[in-house]
Amino acid sequence: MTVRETAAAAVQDRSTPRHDWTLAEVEALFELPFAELVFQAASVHRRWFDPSEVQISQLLSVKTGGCAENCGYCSQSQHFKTGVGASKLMDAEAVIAKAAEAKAGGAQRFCMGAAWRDLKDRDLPKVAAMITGVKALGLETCVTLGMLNGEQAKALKAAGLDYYNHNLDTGPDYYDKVVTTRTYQDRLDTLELVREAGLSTCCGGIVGMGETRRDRAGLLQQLATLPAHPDSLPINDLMPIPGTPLGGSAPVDGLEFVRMIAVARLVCPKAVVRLSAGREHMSRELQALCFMAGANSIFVGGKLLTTPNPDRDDDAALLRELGLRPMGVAAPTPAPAVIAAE
Ligand code: SAM
Ligand code: DTB
Ligand code: SF4
Repeated sequence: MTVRETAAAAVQDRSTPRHDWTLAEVEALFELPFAELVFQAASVHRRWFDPSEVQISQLLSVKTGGCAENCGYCSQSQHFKTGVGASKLMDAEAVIAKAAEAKAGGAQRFCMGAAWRDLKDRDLPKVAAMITGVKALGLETCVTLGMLNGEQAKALKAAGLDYYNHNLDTGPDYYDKVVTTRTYQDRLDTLELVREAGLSTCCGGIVGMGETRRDRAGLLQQLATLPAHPDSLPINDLMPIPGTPLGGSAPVDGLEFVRMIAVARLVCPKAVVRLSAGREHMSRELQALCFMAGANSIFVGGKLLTTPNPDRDDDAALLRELGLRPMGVAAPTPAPAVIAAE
């Protein structure tokens, strides 16, 4: 076969979701020549999505700080001195008002995060009221509240929840270098209960915590061998937090970050891959490469949970310049074809 035929065959093979990826296979994708990897990912992206469309989410921290877990990257853990104070769970009305602002600014999904190890039943009615109220605005709903039990997952679904975010964060072999107050299996167990409750899953991880490429491949292999691939797959570039164990981590090379996005697209072809935390320190060109490599979601609004995110107007300008539009919004008149029909 010619190089061109080999590449075309690889893309054809990669378009069908698989759940039997081996670590060696995922590592081999990372090793592809950069342009070949991005080409394959871009081709698979087009098989399942309109590559001009980007899903738009907005975050709100509904309960900040004071968390019992010791995640080494997090500003909100009570184990580290980061300057982020602990606050109480917000009132549902205040959250719904923030969601209405987010909707007016163009968000399609509103993601509410709480700095909890696990959801306590006493907090469930208030969280349920937030979900129901946000859903009533016509927004998709997402929450991330730590570990759940099965009954809680079902109650969140009944309240109108669409997505539950619960990240695996890194590969299984690196996990205990990042957090020791819970296990990888704890995360997998909650994800299973979330799926069983009929919720869509949002599950991904972080790069830039000192992990190797093999650990990154390990994370993606875990995601790609779940009984159902994540519906949303956030790839966060570490926001380094002074005072945390990982606050001094060396930044990840931009091209390596693009590889992570591209491999995520290849192993979970139908997932919406989010270029998540870290855009604040990325150039427009790097973000453009990520979109080319299959990223099709972002967080908007000037703040993530506790750290900055690009200004909404800058993002609007970037999307305009790249010819990207919010998912589900009608396309403008097509541009003339640039490749003549054979
Ligand atoms: N407490 C819940 C939990 O851990 O599942 C929900 C909130 S937690 C902040 C949500 C996710 O944000 C984490 O799993 C992690 O992947 C991501 N995250 C937290 N701090 C981050 C940072 N400094 N940089 C990048 N991603 C981060
Ligand atoms: C996800 O994967 N990233 C978001 C969301 N899910 C909850 C959180 C990013 C947090 C970045 C650090 C901060 O703002 O505190
Ligand atoms: Fe707590 Fe979540 Fe931060 Fe871990 S990532 S310390 S569980 S808020």
